[in-house]
Amino acid sequence: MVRSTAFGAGLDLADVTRTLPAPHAARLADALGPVRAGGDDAAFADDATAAVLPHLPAEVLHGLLGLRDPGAPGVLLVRGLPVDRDLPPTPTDRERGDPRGLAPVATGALVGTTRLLGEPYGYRGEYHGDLVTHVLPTRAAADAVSSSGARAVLPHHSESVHLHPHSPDFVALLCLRGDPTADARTSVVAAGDVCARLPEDVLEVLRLPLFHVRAPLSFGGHTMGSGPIPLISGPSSAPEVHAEFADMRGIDDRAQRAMAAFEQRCGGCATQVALEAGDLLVLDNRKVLHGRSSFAPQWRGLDRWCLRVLVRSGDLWSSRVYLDGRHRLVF
Ligand SMILES: O=C(O)CCC(=O)C(=O)O
Ligand SMILES: [Fe+2]
Repeated sequence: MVRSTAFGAGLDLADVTRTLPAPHAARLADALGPVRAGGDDAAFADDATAAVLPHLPAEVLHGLLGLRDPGAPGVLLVRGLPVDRDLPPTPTDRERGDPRGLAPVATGALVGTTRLLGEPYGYRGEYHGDLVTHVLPTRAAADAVSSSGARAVLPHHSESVHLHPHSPDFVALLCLRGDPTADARTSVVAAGDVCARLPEDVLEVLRLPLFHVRAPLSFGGHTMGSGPIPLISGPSSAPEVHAEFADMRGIDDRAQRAMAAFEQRCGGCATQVALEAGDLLVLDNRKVLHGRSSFAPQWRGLDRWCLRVLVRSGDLWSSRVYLDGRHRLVF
């Protein structure tokens, strides 16, 4: 199994991996027990955070806090988080049930841990605005280019970039069950590594607002789209990326060519990880793109299953006119 490959400018997955020791994981699972009963999203997020924080060792806390460093790579893999012992079979259809009911410990661990980065939230138009959403193959979408798909590659993308600047700052995936064939790999590309390999005239085009993005399938069809946005912004040594190769188009040939050059360079700069149960992958959505390889679901209840949360660093103040409750935006 490939845990990592060369990462352009030299980021090795081992450098951004922290492991939660088993005794900490056990204490964390115990502490999350009383949180299971529920409450609304806000109460759940607060309770999960209060339960989790006292049990995170300094190494893991440093890893999470390190993500705030503008110079940091924007990737953290925390291994060994607790996953519910009595995990049900991996669901296979769209209406898959509330993660808090199906995997209360893992859901609490995901929200409580990533809360250190800011505010978790959902979009009303994507998976009902749920705070924590499933990432698993469904029978209906198995061939789709979607996080609910499997047999098609999910190309590199920034999360919800069609909603820029109301996109998440961080995306976190907690794996409940790894792909039994280990074919499913999450791919991560640092925008800075890609920019370092592109000529300045291409970068100049990528910095112009020449790119439209359609809403991905997870928003229920291609209904909304972004205005024209740049694909990168900021200095090429520390660029912010807004890219989505399944649903993004340049408005003219020059923009299309520059986007194609960027996408082509991504291949050579990617790190891949086959997520396993208890792995938490936290990605800075401004610094890195992510995607997923194809894989073949078996539909026997043992297929790959992750939970996902989106986080805005700090809080949702800058999106306050779009708030629908404390943890949901109206898009
Ligand atoms: O399945 C993966 O590894 C990535 C899924 C993804 O891109 C997402 O859920 O946003
Ligand atoms: Fe994604």
